[in-house]
Amino acid sequence: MTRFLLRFAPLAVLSGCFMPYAEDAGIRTTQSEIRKTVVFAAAALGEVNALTLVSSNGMSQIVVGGQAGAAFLDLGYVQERFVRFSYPGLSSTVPVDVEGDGRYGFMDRECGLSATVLSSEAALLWSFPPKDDADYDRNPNQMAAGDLDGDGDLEFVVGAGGGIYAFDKAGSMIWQADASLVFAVEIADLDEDGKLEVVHLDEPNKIVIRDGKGEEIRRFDRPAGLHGDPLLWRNEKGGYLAIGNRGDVMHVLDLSGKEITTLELSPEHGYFNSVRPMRIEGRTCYAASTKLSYCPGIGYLYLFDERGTIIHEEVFKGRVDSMLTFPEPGRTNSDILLIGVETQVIEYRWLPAESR
Ligand SMILES: [Ca+2]
Ligand SMILES: [Ca+2]
Repeated sequence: MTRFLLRFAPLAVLSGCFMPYAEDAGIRTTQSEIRKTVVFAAAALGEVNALTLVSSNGMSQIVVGGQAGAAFLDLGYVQERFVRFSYPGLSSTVPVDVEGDGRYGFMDRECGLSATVLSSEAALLWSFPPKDDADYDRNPNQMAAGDLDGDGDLEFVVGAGGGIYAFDKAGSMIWQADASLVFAVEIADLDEDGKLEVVHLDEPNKIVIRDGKGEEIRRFDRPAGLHGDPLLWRNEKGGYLAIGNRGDVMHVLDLSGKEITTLELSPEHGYFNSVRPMRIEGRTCYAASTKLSYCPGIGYLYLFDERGTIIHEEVFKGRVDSMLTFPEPGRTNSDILLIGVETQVIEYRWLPAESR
């Protein structure tokens, strides 16, 4: 097991929430190669809660999701479409091509009030539990979408208290399986045989892999309390890893449950909120956001390399609740990082030597 330790100099301003935000926010550490740019701001969206890259007709778009709507941008951040939601909106606005026609609707991945699917025009298609269902102890936590049976139509899987549930695209339940408490669920072809698997957490301390019909394939132990965003991480060497945090420690496991890496954060900097791999001139680096549970308004961003060396450290007035990394157009060895903070999208890119 490789163990990276992140060491931070103690910063008094980070240890409490009583300092004015204006003094707290700012870049703590950076490098001259990093260029930070606010690339999009849309107050009409509400706070940015998800950033997703989608593709239709061979064209990529960045979807900026907020509680009040979503903006579709081209890779130059020019807005091509804007969809406004009616109240109460979504807590985690993730685009999904419900009808398979290239028009993206939306699902509430983090299931703020319920597992909700909206059409491309933001009309409610279905939700779970349905509004007239008094069985709110099912309490959905997270949902994912994929074509589980390979017939060309999407299915949705919802993790909840008491079980995991699969639905067709119209919201009819296909199968359900008992589980104690499912905080995270993802759909992926783990063994690359062309059929999708369902991966979810289960208490106590298990990661469970199921086939598309809900039958359990295997389960393995995970470190206690492990959760976070994302659960699955596409390993560029092939296959998938499971990733998650327990307090201020991030764990990376292979899908047999073997621990590959841990990353440890100074406890005074809070706990991991989300993590994304990011290539910088061919090196694998990591972008991580953290939050302090007792400081709901403050967010932290770290960029660090595989040795745990901090490349960039920044404090924001608002939480960093959404991150996206994707290959920089025209470059093969570096990714762009986008983060959502309040109603802004901020880009970080590594400038090649010839353009500095
Ligand atoms: Ca299907
Ligand atoms: Ca498979």
